Amino acid sequence: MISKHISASKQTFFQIENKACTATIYLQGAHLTHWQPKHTALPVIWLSDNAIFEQGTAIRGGIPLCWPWFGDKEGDTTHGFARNFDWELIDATSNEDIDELKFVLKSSETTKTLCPFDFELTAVYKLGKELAIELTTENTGESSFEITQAIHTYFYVQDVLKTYIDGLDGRQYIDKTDHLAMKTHHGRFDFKKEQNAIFSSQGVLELIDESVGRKIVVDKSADSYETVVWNPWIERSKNMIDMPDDGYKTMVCIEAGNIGKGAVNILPNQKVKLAQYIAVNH
Ligand code: TA6
Repeated sequence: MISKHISASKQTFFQIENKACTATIYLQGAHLTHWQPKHTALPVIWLSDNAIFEQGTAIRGGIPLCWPWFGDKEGDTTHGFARNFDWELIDATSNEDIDELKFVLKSSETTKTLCPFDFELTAVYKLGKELAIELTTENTGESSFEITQAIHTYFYVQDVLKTYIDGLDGRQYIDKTDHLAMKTHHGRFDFKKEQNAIFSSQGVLELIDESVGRKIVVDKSADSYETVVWNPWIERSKNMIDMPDDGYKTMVCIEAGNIGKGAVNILPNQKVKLAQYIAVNH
């Protein structure tokens, strides 16, 4: 079942409940702020207790869709503008144990002040025992353009110090906490300090939360060449007004992306899909 709501700050959001899960998605950014399968006792997606719900302000936590650029761009907002705009819900189907919602953001005079190209961007959420997020860019113009992008998922963990990621052994990464140094990772990936790593990785990862014995399997589309792993740690959490000082203790971002080398060039009429798939073992 899908129900539509308007928040006190006049933002539109949808609540989803079926036999397998509950979820919430805001129209701004087609931004998922909650998804929890009924077979797991704890949240899967982390949302900041200090998240700001105001039109035009990106929501801290959930699943920001970073598009048409990832990261900083001089004079522009971080991670693109798609997460700051209201999208349109164009399709919704409900079944007993899965709901599917499709949102669209189309180029307009306003988006053209931020980037010049014609596009149609769709986000499809398949919400059930598992979660699929599919972000498709269509070039509706007459010349090709290039984008970088990410599905910037914030995962909830009970205790970050007892959390690690499997699946990154032997992978190269750019260490954004160390002057963009190129490094190779060995073994499991722990969280004992600030982490901001852009991995060259197309593979499936496992997020292990030892304190509750939970494993979250994070897969993605094959042509996502980068996976970002982020935890802001102590000082950066303190510096973010929309994050509690101890927010870093219960979150980890694993992001499916096309960033840097993996930037995508899209020809007229071409469609390019980036997807992330999430499953929780209990
Ligand atoms: O993906 C990691 C990152 O790019 C970090 O560098 C950090 O700034 C984060 O995203 C959050 O960005 P935001 O613009 O949402 O504050």
